[in-house]
Amino acid sequence: MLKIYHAKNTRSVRIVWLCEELGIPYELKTLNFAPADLQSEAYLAIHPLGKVPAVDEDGLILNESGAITQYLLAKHGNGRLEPKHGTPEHAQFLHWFHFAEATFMGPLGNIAQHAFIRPEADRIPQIALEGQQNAKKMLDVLEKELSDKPYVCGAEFSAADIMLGYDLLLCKLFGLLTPDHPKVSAYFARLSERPAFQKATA
Ligand SMILES: N[C@@H](CCC(=O)N[C@@H](CS)C(=O)NCC(=O)O)C(=O)O
Repeated sequence: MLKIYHAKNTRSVRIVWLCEELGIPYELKTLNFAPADLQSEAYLAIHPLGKVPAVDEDGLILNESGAITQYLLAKHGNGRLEPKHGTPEHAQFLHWFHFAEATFMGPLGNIAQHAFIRPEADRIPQIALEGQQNAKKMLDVLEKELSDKPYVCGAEFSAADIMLGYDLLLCKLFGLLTPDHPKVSAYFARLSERPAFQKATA
């Protein structure tokens, strides 16, 4: 059975959400988001940097939320939650899927570190401020993209929405989802109504 190493409100939300959407059975290994758990000898054997998520599928250990998502889609998706490979729709899917982690998470990570996670003495307010400014630029891009469609790849919900939905969960927690971005706010509301999202964020 697939084991998911998870901590509340972290990128492991993406993996639990995906498994719930696809009906993949899993065992949740919930960790505290603190060095005592993440940097323990036992967990460093699963993820050498002590980050979440990680999965262990019958001895196959995999890190990186995007890689795990693509692996699970390939193994268990049977074509669900992604457009057909090699099509222009799949190219768009890949763009938004990777935008979520490679581009959008940069400023969100800076906000997380410099407004919330680090001890106050180690925070640099300018980095948090620039993170907010850059995150708003990402939200502007998404606002335009979502002007005429319910999901980022069109009419159908896909795993790109799962990747992005986690970024938007952080935006919500950081107070960045405001009436300045009505389409994005409605999109996040649509995503957060899904039972699989609710299970992953419980
Ligand atoms: N690119 C990685 C990033 C993993 C990551 O940074 N996870 C955060 C939680 S969202 C973490 O575990 N941070 C703990 C730390 O850096 O000590 C992924 O997508 O899985």
